[in-house]
Amino acid sequence: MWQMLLKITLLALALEQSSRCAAAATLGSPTSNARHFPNDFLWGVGSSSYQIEGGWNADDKGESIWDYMTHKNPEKIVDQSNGDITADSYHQWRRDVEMVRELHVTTYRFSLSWPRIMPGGYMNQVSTAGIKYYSNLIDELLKYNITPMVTIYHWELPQRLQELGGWTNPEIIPLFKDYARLVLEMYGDRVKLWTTINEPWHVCEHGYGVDYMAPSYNFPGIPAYLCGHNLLKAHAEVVHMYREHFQPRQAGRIGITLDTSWPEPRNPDSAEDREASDRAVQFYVGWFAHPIFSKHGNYPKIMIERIRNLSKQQGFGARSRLPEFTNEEIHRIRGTSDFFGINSYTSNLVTPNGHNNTGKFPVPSFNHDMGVVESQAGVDWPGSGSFWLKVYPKGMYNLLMWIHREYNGPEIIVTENGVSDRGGLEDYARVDYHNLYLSAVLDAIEDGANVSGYIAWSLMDSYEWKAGYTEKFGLYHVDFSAPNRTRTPKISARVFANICKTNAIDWSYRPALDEHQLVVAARLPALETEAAANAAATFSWSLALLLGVVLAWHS
Ligand code: GBH
Repeated sequence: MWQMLLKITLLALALEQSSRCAAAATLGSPTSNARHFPNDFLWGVGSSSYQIEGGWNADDKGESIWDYMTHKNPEKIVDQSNGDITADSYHQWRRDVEMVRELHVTTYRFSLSWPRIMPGGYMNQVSTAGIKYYSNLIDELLKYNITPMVTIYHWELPQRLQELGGWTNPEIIPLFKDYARLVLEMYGDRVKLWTTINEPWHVCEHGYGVDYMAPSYNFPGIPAYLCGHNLLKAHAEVVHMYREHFQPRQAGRIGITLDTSWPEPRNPDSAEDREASDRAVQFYVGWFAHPIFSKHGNYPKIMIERIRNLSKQQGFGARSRLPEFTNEEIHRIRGTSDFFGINSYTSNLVTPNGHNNTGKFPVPSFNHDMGVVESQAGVDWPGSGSFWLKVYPKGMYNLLMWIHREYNGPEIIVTENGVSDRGGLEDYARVDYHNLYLSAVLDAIEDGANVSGYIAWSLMDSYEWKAGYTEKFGLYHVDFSAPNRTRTPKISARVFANICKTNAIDWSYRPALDEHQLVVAARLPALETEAAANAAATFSWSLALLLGVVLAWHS
């Protein structure tokens, strides 16, 4: 039954696609029936150090906040696991580069582990082995003409610095700058694409506001804003240093990557729900984007006002819980990104919070300050292997167009987009996800958004933070029980490679497992394949529903 539905759905999608192209052709676009991405479009695949490297205490590596938290409080992780070994990329990096090549991408986005390079977080101790590890990886990539895109910080704070208060202590600014200086000195001759920090919102609100990501402070409404304040300054200092001392010689580019789940008004006809959506996007994206990308800099006005007023009402006196920038700081932070990096996976429906002060809305808290209730209840969007991730491609379109309008058409790179399942190699749901989201990216490009690249998340199955090894985002499967963590391409790896090679989506390309994949698939634990089959079934059911939405939206 579901197979039939899937076929009908795909056929309808293909028809819908060709009708769009027919329209494009009459407007004078190329006559081929696929919509193409721009010629110099950046295609990439991503990973992060803690999620794939392992080697947690190899050579003289220091302890990160994730090492510390997963060792001390394993109960905080769904399967009590940690990243001690994970995909063992500390040893398997040559194979990683081989996979990157197989995918036909031009770019590999990976991150550096601060405590691998500076075990204690300070420049008094630098690890030769750590420096060499990334140097080898970079050389190997360049050998095959693959551009390394390096994230300087993807959540691995040296534990020692956490003991100083981490991102809530302004001391982090010169420390992050010292660390960044070292990596720019070491790798800047070869790395031409940098991002300073991955997903500041997560770092601050999920690290300090609630008990979620390391260091899981669970201290709502105050430290997250201090974190954001210091993080923005630290980012800006690094970018100024790069521009003054490195960029003139090295001619690379540097930026930041923000994240959000697009907030769709629960009732599009309700002015209040539309306001809740505006507010949510300002609190999630604007918090970090407004200081960097807006014309006048500083935090979004709505954040400044709401948090100031609520702080006053709550008895905090005249000082807002959201720190204030001086004019000089506003000026120094504004403009410090050569492109707008965005990670996005899903969307939520939003409505105002009203006066609810319970549950996720303690007083004070980020959620209460924002005053928005988000939920995916009642949506007919296809699910995934993660409770929070439902498939709604239009959210990606809306997000790209919002950034385009709000910040005057910046160059946007989608630095992460992808979907999870529970395992297996026949990940047709992932194929559908990338096709649908890329189609939304194309729609945004056609409507004027300056999107210059798309980086699929993720190269391979890895340590999925709080979800441990239970959620898989990889284009490559990793056998976590094999000593060398054998990697095998999934169906999605074949399809994504084809997209990168042809610069277009081919809706009809859905290869079957080849001989090698069949052998590997036969050996997978039954749990993995069953979970995958169930997910695929649910997905195609929901995809049929989604189709209605897609068609309605295009008509
Ligand atoms: C990205 O962040 C990360 O950069 C990457 O490392 C990670 O593997 C990838 O996403 C997939 O998760 O917000 O309470 O609903 C996105 C972080 C973390 C966002 C989990 C959604 C779910 C909990 N994601 N979070 S909640």
